[in-house]
Amino acid sequence: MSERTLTDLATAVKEYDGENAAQLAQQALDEGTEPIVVLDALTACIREVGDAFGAGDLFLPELVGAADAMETAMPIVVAALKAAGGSRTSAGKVVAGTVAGDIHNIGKSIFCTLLTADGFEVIDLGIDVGVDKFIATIKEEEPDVVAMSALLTITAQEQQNVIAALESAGLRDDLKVIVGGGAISQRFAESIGADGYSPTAPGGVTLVKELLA
Ligand code: B12
Repeated sequence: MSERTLTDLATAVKEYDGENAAQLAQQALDEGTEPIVVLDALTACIREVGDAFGAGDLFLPELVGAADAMETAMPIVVAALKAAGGSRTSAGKVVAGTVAGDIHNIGKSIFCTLLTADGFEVIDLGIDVGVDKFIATIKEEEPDVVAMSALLTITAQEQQNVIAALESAGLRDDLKVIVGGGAISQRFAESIGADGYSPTAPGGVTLVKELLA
């Protein structure tokens, strides 16, 4: 495995060069780097960019450019993670999405990718998912777990709205609800009646396994 390729990958993301980032992600995999290590390199990079943005050293278009470059490389890493997971029988079904008003995709996608790699059937509803969409999909798919992500303080409350709608629809007792994302804490998760919270995507996978054990 080549550290140099991972460094070049991070540089490509920071230079908003999605095409190069995708090529370098593939190159890292071809060199034998574990898919999870490539994913970690991408995650560390977007966090670094986010910190620079938070400190006022970068502007929003630069953040958007880096996030776009990361998302261009992600499908290659996702495919490798899925391939590493093989074709096991489903460990359970999970419906996941980022809540209404929130377009942050990266953390939720990583969580879904790791679940898929671990043998779960995952229905990823994407971003800006309204209460009605969650409820309709849960009725149709009958998942074991619904997982919600929120990165904005103002959208965190949407998770409670989904839980309330599940209760009104008589669906709450039949499934586990877990929450995550930068705007969420253990205390908040407990206050809205979620069954579990994890600050990280790998921790979320462990949580799902524990809840379904
Ligand atoms: C990238 C980014 C964006 C990108 C998103 C691109 C995309 N395709 O996702 C863009 C540029 C579009 C964006 C827009 C905005 N953003 Co923004 N963004 C970020 C940034 C820098 C990184 C987020 C990220 O992807 N992190 C990397 C991933 C891997 O981390 P993560 O999402 O937290 O996920 C991890 C865990 O939380 C967990 N997890 C996540 N979801 C789930 C779900 C479950 C079930 C589980 C178990 C775990 C889990 O697993 C992941 C890995 O272990 C953060 C700052 C930061 N440091 O987090 C700001 C941040 C979240 N954004 C912020 C803001 C304010 C905005 C904007 C309003 C614009 C602005 N003024 O900056 C808009 C909002 C648009 C909207 N309506 O949603 C604020 C939120 C503040 C707040 N508390 O409300 C932050 C914190 C920046 C800041 N310091 O101000 N953003």
